[in-house]
Amino acid sequence: MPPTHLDPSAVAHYNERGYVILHQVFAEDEISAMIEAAESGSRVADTTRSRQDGEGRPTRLAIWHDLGNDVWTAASTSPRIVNNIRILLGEEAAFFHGKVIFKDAHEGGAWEWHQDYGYWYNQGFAFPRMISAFVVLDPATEANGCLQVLAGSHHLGRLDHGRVGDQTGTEASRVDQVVPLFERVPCEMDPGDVLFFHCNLLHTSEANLSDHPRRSFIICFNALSNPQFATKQTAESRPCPVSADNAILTAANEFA
Ligand SMILES: O=C(O)CCC(=O)C(=O)O
Repeated sequence: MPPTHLDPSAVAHYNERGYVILHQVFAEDEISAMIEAAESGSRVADTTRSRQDGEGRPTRLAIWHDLGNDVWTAASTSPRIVNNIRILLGEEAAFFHGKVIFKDAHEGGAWEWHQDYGYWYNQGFAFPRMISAFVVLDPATEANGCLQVLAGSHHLGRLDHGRVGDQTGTEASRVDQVVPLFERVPCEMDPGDVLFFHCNLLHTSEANLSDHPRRSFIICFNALSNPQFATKQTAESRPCPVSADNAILTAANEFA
């Protein structure tokens, strides 16, 4: 089993490039539990909506801002997630939200270039001290529209964003100017791998025109000391709880 915690060289990689991938953080049975919860659990069923990209292709997205008692909560509070977020933030982390993204085979929509802080600035967060953990549920390949990042682009700071379809995208003329400045990295990953990325990292993904679905679970955190001026979608103001290391399988058995 590879290490499930980031070592100093991985942290240096994150600081320089704005992202870092940790392989095999979750085991096959834990990923199966998440897929089962994505396909038949009530949390996802109750919160899923469809969003269209700029060309009208749909992506199904389930999003929530609270922790509960289920597989998603166990994964969000896993020490393999929360401790790495704390390492990267250099301080205590607070849960912000979780989301399951379904990029269905043949039609799953694209995501425009954006920074997550392009959205979150407008939700009142004072500083870009926020990080996402992208948990891979299906093999993510260039063919099924894996996430692509511009390595080091978090150093640009927050860029202006506007509406594109149902999404928020970075201003197109600025994207054209900055894309050539950075290495563009397609994040091909296997189920159980986790990509940790900075909220100012520019990222995008293409439509999924392949025969294979691409599902993922993204958990977003705020630095506990980062103030949020009141809005509807608030991050928790307490340290994110940390569950036992076997909590995903326990939750799968108890709350399926
Ligand atoms: O999963 C994807 O293709 C893109 C998701 C994304 O960019 C986001 O949630 O900010």
